[in-house]
Amino acid sequence: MKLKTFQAKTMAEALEQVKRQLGKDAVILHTRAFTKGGVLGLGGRPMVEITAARSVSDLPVYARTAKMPRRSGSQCATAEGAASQMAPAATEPSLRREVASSALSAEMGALKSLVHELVRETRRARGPSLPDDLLDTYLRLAEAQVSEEIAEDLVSRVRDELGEAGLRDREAARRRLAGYIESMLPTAGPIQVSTKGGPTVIALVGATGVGKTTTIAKLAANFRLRENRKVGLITVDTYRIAAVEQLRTYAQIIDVPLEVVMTPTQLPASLERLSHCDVVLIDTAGRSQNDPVRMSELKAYLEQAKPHEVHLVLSSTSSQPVIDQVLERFSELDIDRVIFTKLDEAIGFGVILTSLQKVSAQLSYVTAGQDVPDDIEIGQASRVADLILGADLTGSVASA
Ligand SMILES: Nc1nc2c(ncn2[C@@H]2O[C@H](COP(=O)(O)OP(=O)(O)OP(=O)(O)O)[C@@H](O)[C@H]2O)c(=O)[nH]1
Ligand SMILES: [Mg+2]
Repeated sequence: MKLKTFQAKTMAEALEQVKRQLGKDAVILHTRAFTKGGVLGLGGRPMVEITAARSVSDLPVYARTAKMPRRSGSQCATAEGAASQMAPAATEPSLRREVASSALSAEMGALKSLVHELVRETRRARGPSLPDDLLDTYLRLAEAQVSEEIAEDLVSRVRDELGEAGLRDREAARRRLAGYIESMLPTAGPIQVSTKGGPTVIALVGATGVGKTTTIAKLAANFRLRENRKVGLITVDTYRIAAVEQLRTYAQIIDVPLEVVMTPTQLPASLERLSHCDVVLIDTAGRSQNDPVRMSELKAYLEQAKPHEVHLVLSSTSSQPVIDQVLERFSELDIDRVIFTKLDEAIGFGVILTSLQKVSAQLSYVTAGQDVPDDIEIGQASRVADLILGADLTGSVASA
C-alpha cells in the first residue's frame, strides 16, 4: 500500500502538495484537522492532514470498492454498486474523499446485512419447523435476545392455539403472542410506602456500573418532589470517594438527608436517625459477581439493614450469560424485585423476559436514560411485551 501523508496550515495548501507530489490522479483516503504545538491544548497552530495515494490501485482493499466494477444481484453488490456509480464524477480531491468514505460505509453496511442474513439463515436452519409467518416471528424474538427455548415455546403455543388458518390474521397472532409474553412477565408495581411503623426501607444491589445510584436518585426525586414523601438516603458505597460524592450531590439537589455508613454495625444507628422518613433508600457498592468477599460484605450490610425489599438492578445492555451469572451469585441475597436499566441502550429487550423466567423476583421499574428524575417508569408487562415485539421506546410499533 503506497499511502502518503501531507500536512499544511490550510486544506488548499495540503491539496496543492498532494497534487504536486502524487499527480492529478491522486486519491484521498482520509483528512483530519489537528493542533500542532502549544501547551495543554493552548496556543497550538491549527493544521490539516491528508492521507492520499497516487492512484486507486494503491488504495487499501476496503477503500477501492468505489472504483471497482462489481457483480450485481445480491444485497452486497447493490451497496457496492451505489458506490461505484459515484466514482466517475469524482474528479476533484474533495469528491474523491467523499467517494472513498461512502464506499467504506457502503462496504460496512453490506457486510453488516450479510452477517445479519447469515445469522438468520443459521437460526432458520436450526430453529423449529414452522409456517413462514411464524418462523419470521420466531427469528424476530431470537433477534430481540429472547432465549431460543422461550422463543420456540412462544411460537409453538401460538401455532397450537390459532392453527394455520388463524395464523393468517397477523394482528391476531401478534396480540396472542403479546398476551403470552405478558403472562410470563411478573411485575410488582411501584414501591409501596407504608405510613405506619417507621420508614419503608429499600436496598438496591447489583453489579458495577449498572445504574444503582442513578436509579436511587430518580426514585428519591420522584418520592420527594412528586409524591411529597419524606425520603432518606443511605450509602454503604464508601470505597470510592466519588461514589459518596455522587449520591451527596443528588441528596443536596433533591434536598433529602444522606447517611454515609462505613461498616455494617453503623447501619442501625443511621436508620434510627432517618426514622422520621417515609422511605429510606440504601445505595450499595457495585459488586462483581465474581468477588465472594465483597458479596459476603454486602450480605452483612443487608442483614443489619433488614430492608423491606431488595431490588436487584440489572442492565438491559448486558448479555444473557453475564446476567445469568449475576442472578446466580445475587440469589444468595434473597432478591425481592428486579429493576432493568438502560433500556435506551439495549440491543434487544428479550433479556428482560429471559431473566425474569430465571428468578422468583418480580419486575419493579425500568429506566431508559440518564435524566433524573424523568427516565424511570414502573415496570409494566404490556410495555415490555411491546418492546420485545418491536415497539420502540416512544411506544410506536415497528413495521414487520
Ligand atoms: N443510557 C443510560 N444510562 C444510564 C441509565 N441509568 C444509569 N445510567 C448511566 O450509567 C452510568 C453508571 O450509573 P451509576 O448510577 O453510577 O451506576 P452504579 O450501579 O451506581 O455504579 P457503581 O456504584 O460504580 O457500581 C452513569 O453514567 C449513569 O448516568 C439508563 O437508564 N440509561
Ligand atoms: Mg453507585
